[in-house]
Amino acid sequence: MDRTDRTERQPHRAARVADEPGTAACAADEPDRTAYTADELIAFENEVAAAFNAGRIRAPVHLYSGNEAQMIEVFESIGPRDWVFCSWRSHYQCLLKGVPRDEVMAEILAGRSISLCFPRHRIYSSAIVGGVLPVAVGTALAIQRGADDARVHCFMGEMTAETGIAHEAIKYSRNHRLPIRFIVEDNGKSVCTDTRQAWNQPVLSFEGRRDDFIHHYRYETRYPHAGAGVRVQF
Ligand SMILES: Cc1ncc(C[n+]2csc(CCOP(=O)(O)OP(=O)(O)O)c2C)c(N)n1
Ligand SMILES: [Mg+2]
Repeated sequence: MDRTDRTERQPHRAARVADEPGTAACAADEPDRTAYTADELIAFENEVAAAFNAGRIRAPVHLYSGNEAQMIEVFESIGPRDWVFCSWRSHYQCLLKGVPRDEVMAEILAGRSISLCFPRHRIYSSAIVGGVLPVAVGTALAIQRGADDARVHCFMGEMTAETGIAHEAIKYSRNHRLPIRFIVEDNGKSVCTDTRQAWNQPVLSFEGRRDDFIHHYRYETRYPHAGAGVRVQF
């Protein structure tokens, strides 16, 4: 088994052994598997939902819905050599970044949905709120110093975007002109809490922003924060 095989099966270990930005083995030269329609993305989440509700996944899953068009648009400007960082909710990003559908599904069924990492495809996730932000900024800084032309795309929910760590990461990136874009995915909720009510702020900090560093979009999901509607005891 070569190192690539091992790292693909052990995502947490893989995150530690990945090479420097710009030099890591990457799937850029493989056939393009990134073209998904909205219906295909929805069908993927439906399949995960059915498996979860049937008790076949013994760990949390966080599903997307209602943001397929926005996600496909965001990925139009993400290249195979770019780096993508995500939260606990990352199935669509993994598919659109080019990780084969079967591989993504296998990791989810194995209970790793909340922290999907595929180093060869340059996509990393963490279920810690704000956890990937400094890593994404550091990756962008390394790219800038190495004069690579890859970019970093860092996804986060709208509550994460209101935290101190997000404000610092965005301020640093902007001021240093780092090759990074933050995508704020606004479903209005932090688990069950209304984000705007929580901050007593009808217009969120990055709401409506579309510039080189921020891409904010709103969506309405039909899934609960976690799971797919059936209480499953692990
Ligand atoms: C450091 C930390 N604190 C709390 C949690 C629990 N938690 C998980 S998701 C979440 C809400 C995040 O909301 P948002 O950023 O809007 O993302 P969404 O799930 O809506 O996409 C919280 C508080 C966590 N995972 N990590
Ligand atoms: Mg949210």
